[in-house]
Amino acid sequence: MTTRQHTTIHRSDYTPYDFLVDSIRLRFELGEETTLVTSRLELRAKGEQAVPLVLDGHRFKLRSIAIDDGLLGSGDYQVTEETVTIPQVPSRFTLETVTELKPQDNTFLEGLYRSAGMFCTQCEAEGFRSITPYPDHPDVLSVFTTTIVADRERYPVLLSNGNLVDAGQLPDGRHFATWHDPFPKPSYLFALVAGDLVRLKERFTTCSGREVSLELYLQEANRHKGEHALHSLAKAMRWDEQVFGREYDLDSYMIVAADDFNMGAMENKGLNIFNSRYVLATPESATDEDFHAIEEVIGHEYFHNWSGNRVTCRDWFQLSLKEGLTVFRDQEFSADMQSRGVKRINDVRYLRTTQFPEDGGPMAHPVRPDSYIEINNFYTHTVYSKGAEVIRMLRILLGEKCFRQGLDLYFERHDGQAVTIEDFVRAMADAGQRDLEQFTRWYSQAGTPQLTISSGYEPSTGTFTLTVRQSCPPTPGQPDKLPFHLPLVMGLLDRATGQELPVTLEGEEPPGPGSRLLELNEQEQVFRFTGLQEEPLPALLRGFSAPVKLDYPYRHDDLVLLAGHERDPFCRWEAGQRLAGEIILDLAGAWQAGQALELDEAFIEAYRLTLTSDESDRAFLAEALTLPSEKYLAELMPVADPDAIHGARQFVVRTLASRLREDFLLVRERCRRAEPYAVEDGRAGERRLANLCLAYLMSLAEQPLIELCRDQYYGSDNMTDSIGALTPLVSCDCPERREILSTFYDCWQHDRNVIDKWFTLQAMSHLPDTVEEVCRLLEHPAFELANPNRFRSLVASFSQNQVRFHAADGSGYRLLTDQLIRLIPINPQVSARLLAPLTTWRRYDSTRQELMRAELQRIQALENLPRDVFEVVDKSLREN
Ligand code: B3K
Ligand code: ZN
Repeated sequence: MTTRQHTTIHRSDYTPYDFLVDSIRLRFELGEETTLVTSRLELRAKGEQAVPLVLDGHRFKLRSIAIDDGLLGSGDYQVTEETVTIPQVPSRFTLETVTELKPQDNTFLEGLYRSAGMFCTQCEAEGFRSITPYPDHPDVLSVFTTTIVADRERYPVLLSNGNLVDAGQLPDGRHFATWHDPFPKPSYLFALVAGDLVRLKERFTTCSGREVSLELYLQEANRHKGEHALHSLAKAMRWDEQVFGREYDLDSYMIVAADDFNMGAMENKGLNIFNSRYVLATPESATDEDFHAIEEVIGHEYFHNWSGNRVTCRDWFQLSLKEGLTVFRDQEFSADMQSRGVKRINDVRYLRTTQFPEDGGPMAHPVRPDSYIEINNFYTHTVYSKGAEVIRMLRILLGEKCFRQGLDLYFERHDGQAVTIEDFVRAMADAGQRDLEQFTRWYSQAGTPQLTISSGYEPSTGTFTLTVRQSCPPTPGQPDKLPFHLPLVMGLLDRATGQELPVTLEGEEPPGPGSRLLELNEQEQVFRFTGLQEEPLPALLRGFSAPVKLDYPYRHDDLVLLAGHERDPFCRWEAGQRLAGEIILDLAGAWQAGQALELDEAFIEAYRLTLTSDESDRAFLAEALTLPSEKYLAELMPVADPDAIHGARQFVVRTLASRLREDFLLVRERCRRAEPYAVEDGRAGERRLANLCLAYLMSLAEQPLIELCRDQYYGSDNMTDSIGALTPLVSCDCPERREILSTFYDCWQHDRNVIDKWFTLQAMSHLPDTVEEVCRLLEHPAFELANPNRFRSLVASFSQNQVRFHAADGSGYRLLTDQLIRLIPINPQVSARLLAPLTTWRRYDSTRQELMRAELQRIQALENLPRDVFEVVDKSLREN
């Protein structure tokens, strides 16, 4: 049983801080054994009445505390596990504290820690309080000046936020640098880096003609891997000027790559710190997908400079204010850099396989949560991805122009402030002159709404009717939901030709063919469309205009028509996915009943037509030919059966491969090019399609195909094609598997990010002995428990391997739990995140439910459970 009580923080309890922090001067003396931090705060009470000064603080040794240079005695202040309180303070004063830290022992990777010989920080959400006592809330803004003192040889580069204002040599081989950030900021945006790093540099001229120095700091060995990241930064900066009118504000923008990092990256003002996997890339070591991900994350952190830094959050409940908006902005950036349709498909797929399960599980919470125990647990798909969908809906409802005016108004009104989601919505409502009251339910009600749509056609009047009902399932603490205000974008197609028809609502003038926005705001609404000679086929939820589940009784031939003719890429893709999904789920039923499986001939033919079509967007074609994932299919089953899903899906893959073997070979051949690989050569779609064909073919496990795969591996000049060959090979029980895995390891052992791929590939194998294989890999000398990337590459990846993680004997669950039990004392934040797959136990059969719960209980029974882990385990075992 847990021995500690953990406090729940409620949104309704928000109170502004009693003091203003006019400035903070920090001095870090970095040492191998001990690091000293001196902080001088200029404080001013906001009110007339004397109140105690309460500072957040933990995990450091408090050496001294002084007010206006007078040292306080131990009776003058109180220290608890979480705070430092001085009961009596003047109305205006200087507070100086000295703390002692041991960054070299900080495995939580929060606050000040060491990674690969370098000192670095991670302060969001509440890491700053482990550096020095401080009002560590996002609405306390102050001007930071930071001096760093360190050994010159070991740490030649000393960085912090803002501009370098002083630097020089000190006795004993030390040196110092002083940085000043003119923009008042909350402590979560503070950053410090000290290390032996090389710098890559580019110049950028902003739209108003200011010169900015873009700087990337890396280890010497990685010098050649930073070009794409730096280039992506310049692209993101230009794009934000052109699309959102946002200009950068400091003279330099620095990015540092760290090997040990809890998440993707961090938007510290002027000094981003990145997980090295989102910075380092060469064509030989990174895939097309990696290059895209780098561009996206670089963009995301840059866009935060306005949506997050210039305008920040009043409290952490408002997190989606910066994260949802910034994800929306990075999605739009990537859409403009790549293929818009394919980007939308990928974002929807991600939402459905990550956020929908969250919304349907024990941790379900609204985009703006009402309470939390540990804020780090709320950096969720709901806050990020669903938050971005909410912004997207606003854009649809207001229209491009008003939406942009609303954003401009928001940035103008609130520049330099810490605000709330209401402030954001108010700016949008004011700019669009719209009542968005009902819309704000998207921020307060959890759960994925369902649209149930039925239709009817009256030939005598040429009227087509859509009846739309909306509902939303109960979620923890929210049994009943009110209707949402949401945009349903739709069109009507001619059933004979697939042509777009005019969408004329009863009583309106015909607007001409095209999309139509229907605004939903009631539990049930009826829309009547007139002037239709024949019954049309509705194309619903174009562009995935709202984050909902759609239930409309499409027939198979409707879906075939939509998949072939619909002009909206999302709807076209969705029709094919739905068709394939229904077929696989039917087969899964047959599999469960022990019946022989047989694949529908019409489906094979439709698939062949798509495969051999002349669709010029090869990336889109690859999406259309990719079957729904096992994870998504599990979402569609009332009781998820991972074995049946895997069996049925693999049967479809193999049948398609054997029946369309020649077509797969031909399409693959057509997509392969003799020219050497180049980043952004416009051929990523072709590579994706070629590798998809290879993956289908490899399901047949025939020797000539294995040879083909082997040849691709040895002949490839880029990581995309190497991984394209290795991925299907690791699920194939053949001697080539071992051979190539070991060649790959030997070739890449010096590159951490590539070795992470090597672990992941094996953790994702379909082979029946994968659990044992992962156990062996845990003993591999390259496995590192305390490095989040490495732990995720093996253990978290394995927990995404649906069929092996959910092994009916519970061995997969046990493996994850055993490793989490080792990780919890080292890194509670990452541990809590990686628990997610166990929390979905209610979705499975009673045997698996029991096994999964038993593992959660095993964790629950640990002594001194950190609050991150406590919260997830406790909520997921609760009876509601
Ligand atoms: N804002 C950071 C995430 C911080 C997570 C803290 N547990 C990165 C981002 O979303 O841009
Ligand atoms: Zn972010």
